[in-house]
Amino acid sequence: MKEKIVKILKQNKNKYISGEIISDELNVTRTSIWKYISVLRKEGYVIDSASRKGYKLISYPDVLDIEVLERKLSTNHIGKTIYYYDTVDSTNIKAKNIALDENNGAVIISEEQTKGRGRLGRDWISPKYKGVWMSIILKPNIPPEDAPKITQIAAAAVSKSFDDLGIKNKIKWPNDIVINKKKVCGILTEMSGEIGRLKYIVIGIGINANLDEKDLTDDIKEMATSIKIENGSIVNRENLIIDILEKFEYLYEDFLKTKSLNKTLDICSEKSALLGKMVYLVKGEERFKVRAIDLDSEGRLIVEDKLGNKETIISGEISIRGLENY
Ligand code: BTX
Repeated sequence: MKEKIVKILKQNKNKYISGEIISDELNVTRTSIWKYISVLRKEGYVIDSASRKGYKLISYPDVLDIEVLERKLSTNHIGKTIYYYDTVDSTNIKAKNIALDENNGAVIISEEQTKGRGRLGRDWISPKYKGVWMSIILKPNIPPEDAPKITQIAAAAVSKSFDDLGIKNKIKWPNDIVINKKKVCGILTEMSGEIGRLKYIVIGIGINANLDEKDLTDDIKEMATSIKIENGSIVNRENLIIDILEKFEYLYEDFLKTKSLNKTLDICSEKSALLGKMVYLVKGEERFKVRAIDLDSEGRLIVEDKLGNKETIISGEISIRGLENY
């Protein structure tokens, strides 16, 4: 019903439409129209009301149009099933709850997460209508130790999609995209499996698309940003999601077919924020200054200390902190 009222209000944008006409059209009482209007106002719709004139839609939140998204998406598997929510605790939690019975490629998207999560149980702030908070369920026939490669595929897909929008960005290995040295996207890969056998992978992608400065909490203000803050204009989230899912599928299918990450690694190397730079390698309480020198064929980071000793870092095992603020 809410959606139907919104549709009528949008058809009559910038002019008043009486409660009576809406109630006749939808075959419900004027009181219930009034109740729905109150709910819509709480959700961020600005609706003016004037006696004897009715309601006028002034502005509305940027709600994702999933029908448009599904219609335009031209993938074979990824996003063929989409679950869309107004609010969830975390799309990764939702995805894991249904993953065993779900098809490969199912996608969970929410307008808001109340318990969005980063790695190691860290929080991920996910304000309503402003970001892309989504998870992809995958069931590849690969060994569990290959799961981190999917993080690299997702990072490459997001980075290339940002390029298409004209947004200069870098990949901060293993799981972040940064703009002007600030984090704009994080990727959280989780999996379920036994030794040698993977049941599923859930790849969570969080993008600060249209967040404003006020949406960034004090603890992340210095190191986080959004596309809108950097670009000065609102991003069309449907198009961004479509582009990412299509690029992800292309790179993912190539990886499964060729068993090689070459296409992904070309992007990850070219767009790397770390390669050639001095970074801190953090191991527990200790941190070491090293140079990030390369990505190996498995997508692992190779670093070198000042004595020339090389070390290969597996994602998730050790975290890297740049000398700058990312
Ligand atoms: P991470 O552990 O690398 O980063 C988490 C850290 O990033 C936090 O501790 C905080 O300092 C900072 N942070 C929190 N929120 C934001 C934000 N919105 N923008 C920038 N920095 C932030 C990164 O983990 C992986 C994040 C994945 C998020 C997606 S959203 C869809 C899916 N569902 C879910 O619960 N998580 C994933």
